[in-house]
Amino acid sequence: MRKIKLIWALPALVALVLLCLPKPSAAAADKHYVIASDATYAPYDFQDKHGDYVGIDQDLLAAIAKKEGFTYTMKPMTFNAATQSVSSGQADGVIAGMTITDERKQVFDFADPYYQTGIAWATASGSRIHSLEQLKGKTVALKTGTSGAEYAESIRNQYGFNIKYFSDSDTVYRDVINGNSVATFGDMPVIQYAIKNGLKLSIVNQKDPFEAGDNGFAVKKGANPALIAAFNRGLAAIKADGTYDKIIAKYLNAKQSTFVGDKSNNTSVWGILKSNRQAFLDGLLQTLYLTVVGIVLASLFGLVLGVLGVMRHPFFRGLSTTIIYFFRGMPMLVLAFFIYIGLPSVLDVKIPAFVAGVLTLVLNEGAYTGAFVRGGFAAVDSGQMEAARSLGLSHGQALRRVIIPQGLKLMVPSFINQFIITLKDTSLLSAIGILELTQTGTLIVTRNSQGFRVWAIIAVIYLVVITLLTLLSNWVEKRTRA
Ligand code: ASN
Repeated sequence: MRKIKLIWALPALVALVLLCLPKPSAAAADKHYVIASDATYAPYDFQDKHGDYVGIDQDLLAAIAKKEGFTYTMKPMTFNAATQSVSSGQADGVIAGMTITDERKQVFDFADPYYQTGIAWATASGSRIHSLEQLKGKTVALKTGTSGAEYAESIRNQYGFNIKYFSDSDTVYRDVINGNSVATFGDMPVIQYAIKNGLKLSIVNQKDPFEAGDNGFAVKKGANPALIAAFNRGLAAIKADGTYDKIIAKYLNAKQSTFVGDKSNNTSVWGILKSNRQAFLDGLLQTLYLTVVGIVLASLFGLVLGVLGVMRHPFFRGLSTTIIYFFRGMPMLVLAFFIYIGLPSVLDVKIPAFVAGVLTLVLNEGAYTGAFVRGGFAAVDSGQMEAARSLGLSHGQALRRVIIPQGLKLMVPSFINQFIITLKDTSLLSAIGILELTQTGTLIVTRNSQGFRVWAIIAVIYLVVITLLTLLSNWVEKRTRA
């Protein structure tokens, strides 16, 4: 009887997660869309000091949505993840200073262009590099999946430079400023804006951008003609009533933006904490929420795997070994992308980032937990099983009443260790657009350029939470020993 319950536990867990998945395209029907964007791409997309997403793209979309009467949820992430979210059907549209290219037209439908752009190349201010020929043998920093990166890749052999990739623009610029790489290629208005806001970069081809092109809003090819039509109508309307010009002027004509690199702000640690209080708090809460849900479900999953691993029937032991082997062997980031971007495109379902994140934690941390749980049960002296059996208990009863209780006590330190690892691993989920503590740090650094202080604050917050978690776990451990 008990054995049967255990067999059902695994599918039940999977069913529970599947139940959490929303039905595909339910959102489109009621004119509520999920729109992906680049989290850090000023002046197109960035967070202001109140934590609101602003910028040319954000303001244009808000004005267009208002005119057209649709609503949307904005999902800021890396540019690469944003475009993949749309091509896999996870998001309905993307607005991210995205350049319209022929190659992209194979995968996306673009709305009418909303801004003209071109590719600039820039070095650190004061650099001696002034021509592409001088890049020979040097390293260039690029942002993954962008038109700037694509252009640099196309001339790489001709000029003989090496390439290094990052997932957000701010890290690219810092790499150049810090001298780890000598130049970067990216959108002209974005680099100009960064310079205007104090970044020590200089553009080499200021008057002569490569590959002039247009920015466009995009949806997955063939998937959402109604949204494209609405965007086009709305864009024409805001151009006609002057809203469009106001938005462009607001971000591009201002002498120095007060949004990014705001020098008037207090940049002491205290000042940063104070002016970003809400962002830190929201990020921390999201991290804690992910951690708690992740720990509870991963522990349950791990316990099931561990028990399956010591059952008598070789099928269950094999099942446990295979699942542990598979999910323990896969890098967590790959698993997160597979669940968030890979699965939806073949299954035709939308998996919200939070659900994808929790599933990643459950599978990955659960596999590790399963391994030590199985080991813990196996570590219980074999005489215990023999003694229990000789007292007339069945194998299952002996497992349940004798082996499992003793094994669980042995595992307490491993559980505590795994809890801490789970908390730290949540930071990887920033890659699929979950706005937890690490992603919060990235957004704040983009705004205030105070990398050292912001990352120090984030590190201390993690340490404090880990200390509290350890104290709590130790307390529980003492109680289980008593
Ligand atoms: N301009 C870039 C591109 O189209 C977009 C970005 O980096 N957000 O690839």
